[in-house]
Amino acid sequence: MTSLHNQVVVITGASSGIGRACAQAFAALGTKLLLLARRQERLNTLARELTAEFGVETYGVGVDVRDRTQIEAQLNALPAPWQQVDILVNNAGLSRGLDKLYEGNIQDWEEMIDTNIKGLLYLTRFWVPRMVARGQGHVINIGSVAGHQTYPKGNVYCGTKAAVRAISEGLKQDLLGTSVRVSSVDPGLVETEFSEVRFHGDQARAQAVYADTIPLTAADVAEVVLFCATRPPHVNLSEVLVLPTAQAGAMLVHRQ
Ligand code: NDP
Ligand code: 8X3
Repeated sequence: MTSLHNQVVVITGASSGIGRACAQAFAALGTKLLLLARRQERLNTLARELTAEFGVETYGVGVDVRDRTQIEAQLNALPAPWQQVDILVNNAGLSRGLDKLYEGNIQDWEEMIDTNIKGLLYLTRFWVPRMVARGQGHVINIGSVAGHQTYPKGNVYCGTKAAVRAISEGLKQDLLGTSVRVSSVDPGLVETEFSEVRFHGDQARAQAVYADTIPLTAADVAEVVLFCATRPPHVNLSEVLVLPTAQAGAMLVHRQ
C-alpha cells in the first residue's frame, strides 16, 4: 500500500454522502484535504471534525462546480500549499427527477448535465495540467452503474454517467506516457441524500428506494476509492463497478 501521508486530496461534493465519507477515509491516512461543495457551513464543520480527530490540515471552499468563472477565481486564489493537488476526487453530482424523456423537466436536465459533466470537466481541466507538470497525480471520478446500463426514466442522469465513463477513458488515453492515473469508481445503490435530491425533497419517495434491501453505505464506496488511491504508482485501477450484494444490475434489486 502506497502511503498518502501529507498528500493533498481535493474532493468535490464533500458536504454529504460519498464525498464526505471519502474525506473521512483519506483523513484517517493523514492526507491534507481540500473540500469543495456549495454548503460552506457543512464543509467548515467537517473540516473542524477531521482536524480534531486526525490532526490533518483541511481547507473548505464553498463553490458551485457549474460555475467555471467562480471555480477558476477561487482555486487560483488558494494559498500556495493548496495549489498542488495529488489526488482529485470528482464526486459532486446529482440526479433530478425520474421522468420519461419526452415529459422531462428541462431545468432538471440542465442541472444534471452542468454538474455531472461540465463541473467534472472544469475541475479536471484546472488540476490535471498541474499534475502533468509535476509528473504526479491521480484523478478518481465517481461514475455509476447508471453509466453502464440505462434504466427506464433514468435517461438524462444515465447519459451524464455514461459521459463520465467516456471522459475517464478519454482522459486515461490522453495521459498515456505521463505518471498521472485515472480511475472511475462506479457504484450501484448507495444510501445517501442522493434520492432526496432526485425527488426534490420528497423523503417518503426517497426512503422507498432503499426499503427492504441492503444498499451500500457511503463508507463502502470510500473504501474502494481509497484502495484505488493506495495502489503502487505503476498500478492504475481504471474502472471499478461496485454493487450491493442485493443488486445485480441497474434494474435488478433484491427486496425482502
Ligand atoms: P449526496 O446528495 O449525498 O451528495 C452529493 C454531493 O454533491 C453533495 O456534497 C453536494 O454538495 C455536491 N454537489 C451537488 N451539486 C453541486 C454543485 N453544483 N457544486 C458543488 N457541489 C455539488 O449524493 P451521493 O453522495 O450519493 O452522490 C455523490 C456522487 O455519487 C454523485 O456523483 C452521484 O451521481 C454518485 N452516485 C451515487 C449513487 C447513489 O446511489 N447514491 C450511486 C452511484 C453514483 P452541495 O449540495 O453542498 O453543493
Ligand atoms: C446512482 C445509482 O441506480 O440510482 O447513480 O442511478 S442509480
